[in-house]
Amino acid sequence: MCIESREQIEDNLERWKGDHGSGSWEAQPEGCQFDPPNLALQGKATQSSRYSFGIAYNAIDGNRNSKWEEASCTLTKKSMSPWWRLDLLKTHKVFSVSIVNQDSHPERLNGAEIRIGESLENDGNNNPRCAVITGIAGGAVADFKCNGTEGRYINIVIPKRNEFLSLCEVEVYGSRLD
Ligand SMILES: [Ca+2]
Repeated sequence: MCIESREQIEDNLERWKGDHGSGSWEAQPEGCQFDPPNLALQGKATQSSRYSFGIAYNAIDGNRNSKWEEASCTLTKKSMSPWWRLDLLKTHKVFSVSIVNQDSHPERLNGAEIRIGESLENDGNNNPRCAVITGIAGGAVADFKCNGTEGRYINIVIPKRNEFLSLCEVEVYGSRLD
């Protein structure tokens, strides 16, 4: 029998070792395919400011294209502590967050933080920190484990630096709390 219920996903997600994009899952019987749902696709995105066509939605458009000129990456103005925020609309347990960095100027993302929680204090940037992004190569994807942290809001913020913030895709894997 193929695994497909949310409860089974939650019980088994940590055993899932494959690439998020491939749909392979070692716990699945032969012949089954399972793509864990990317929760970000059902959310709403906003950010601290916008540069040119780098709208907040570009990080949740389902497209990992990392070339700025192809209009699937976000970009803020160069500003102090720039941030991007995803509203999942309801509280979820978040197991992992995958981020695709822009192919040019990838070092701008160094030191960014992923924060997850229920509060909009300081635009959500005061929520508990899941991970610090030390660096992601240009055009690469990196996965960050958040161990079931509960929250409605997922922020990515570059704290205390005058910087541009660009995200080409943000994918969120977890389960809804009913
Ligand atoms: Ca995108």
